Amino acid sequence: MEIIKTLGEFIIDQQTEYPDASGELTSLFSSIRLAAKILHREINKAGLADIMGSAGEDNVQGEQQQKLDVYANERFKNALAQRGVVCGIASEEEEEFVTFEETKNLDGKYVVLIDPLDGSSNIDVNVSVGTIFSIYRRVSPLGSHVTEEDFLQPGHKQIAAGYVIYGSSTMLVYSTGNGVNGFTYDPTIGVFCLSHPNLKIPADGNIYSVNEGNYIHFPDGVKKYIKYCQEEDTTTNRPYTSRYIGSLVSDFHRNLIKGGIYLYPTSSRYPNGKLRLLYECNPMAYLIEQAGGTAVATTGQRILDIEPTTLHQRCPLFVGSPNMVGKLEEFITEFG
Ligand code: P6P
Repeated sequence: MEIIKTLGEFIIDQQTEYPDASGELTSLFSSIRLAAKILHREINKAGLADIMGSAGEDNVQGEQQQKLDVYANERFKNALAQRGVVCGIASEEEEEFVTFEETKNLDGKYVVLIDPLDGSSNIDVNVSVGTIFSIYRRVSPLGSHVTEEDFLQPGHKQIAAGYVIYGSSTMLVYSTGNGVNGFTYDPTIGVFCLSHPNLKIPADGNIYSVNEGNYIHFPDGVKKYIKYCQEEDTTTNRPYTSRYIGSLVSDFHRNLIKGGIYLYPTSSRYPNGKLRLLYECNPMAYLIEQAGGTAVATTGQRILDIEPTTLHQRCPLFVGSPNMVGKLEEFITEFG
């Protein structure tokens, strides 16, 4: 008989390992789980409901908001505000951080940074999308007003991070600092089941993920690495395979399981890189390090060590199998 361990059971088992765990993080995760289930439902009928297409407004990035972006942001915001353990959030869809003071969450111990629906431009073409979240303990005193400093913490201070991928199946993958575990949603019984325990990324891989349409604008070291990936050398399993979905969560998840490297370098359009440090790069960097991988913004610049200055700041991201990221760093060191 197959043993099914649900996300809820897993979290409780993890909590019993920490006697001082107060259950607040458990409560926080249950709100993320709830919002993920609701989003699973809406995304899987998006083609049918009238919530397809853009909402017409632009978000802080100047990107046209898909209606599901707006919906996802509201769902996660409401779910996170309900439990009293989160005092505020910062979201890709919100210009400023949002406090939950009106729901008496002043004593909430945590702040959450979130990209509620990353890759949402893929929804209209039925390509998988994701939610990315990052959790910190607040630095301001309990009971006081939330401050921007609560959100501008370096990634190594995260206490948990994860993503939900709404793909051929819906999965929740997260870490609280003791490895990475993946849970697949079974909509017939409405639970996330442990399907990928203790995920580890292969030290090497043969998949590279980058938008090569920007190639001419990449730094020379990145260009040289891409050519390295394309060279014929059977001793190092090259040429590698190019796989780019255009949805960070999807590209990251595939590379986590199969091995590989995802690159979003600087370019003329994005001189600081496109991805946002606080709610895209930091959570993915936390996860990949927990899975034995590496995440850098450039040679020797660990993503998790970057001191944030603004909520929506961008940074380059090179993340994946440690040997592949290391090889890229060699090219950046030599060629810039
Ligand atoms: P480009 C989606 O907009 C996103 O933030 C990531 O999910 C994805 O990896 C990247 O941008 C795609 O960007 O410039 O290649 O379309």
